[in-house]
Amino acid sequence: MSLPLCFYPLAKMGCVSCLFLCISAILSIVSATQFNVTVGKNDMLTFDPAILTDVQTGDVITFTFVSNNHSVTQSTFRRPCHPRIRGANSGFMPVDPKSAQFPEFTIHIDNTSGPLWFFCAQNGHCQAGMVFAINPTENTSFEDFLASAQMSANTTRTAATPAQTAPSSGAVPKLSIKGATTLLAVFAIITGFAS
Ligand SMILES: [Cu+2]
Repeated sequence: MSLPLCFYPLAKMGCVSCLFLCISAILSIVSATQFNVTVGKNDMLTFDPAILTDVQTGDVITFTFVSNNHSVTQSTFRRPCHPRIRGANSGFMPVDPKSAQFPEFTIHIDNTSGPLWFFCAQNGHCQAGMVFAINPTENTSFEDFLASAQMSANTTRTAATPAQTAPSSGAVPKLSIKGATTLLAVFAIITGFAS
């Protein structure tokens, strides 16, 4: 924690209004809330809690991954199961069942001008309802976000896969693409020799 800038002139001049400003500035830093979210509790495909409200700029959210191999990946309200470009992304967090230690991922909230949306990028988990929201509103509600995620099960599942960087969900399509590329390359060499 760094002290607010007001602290330094205060230390020299000691004015009363400076003092109050400084105290309130320090309090605003100290009062940053720490939220904890458990990912995969009881082997379920859930974020617990799935919704955080009244999250303020400066707050911190720590995700603890307790089972399976999940991620917390930022998306958008319109496309719940697609990673947002330059969004927050934990990547996949595999949990060793033999270990007592759980992997954690922390997000520092620096913008609460609108709701923030997240999902688990593991294949099918988003469509199974593994989504998470910060400060949802009446117009962009968690219920609508969840319904939209569940509806994307049959339509965007394959489209979502190439955009995901983690290996487990993209492994099959990526392999098949690689296989096709290799075949094409071999074919090109063979025709090169033949002509
Ligand atoms: Cu998951």
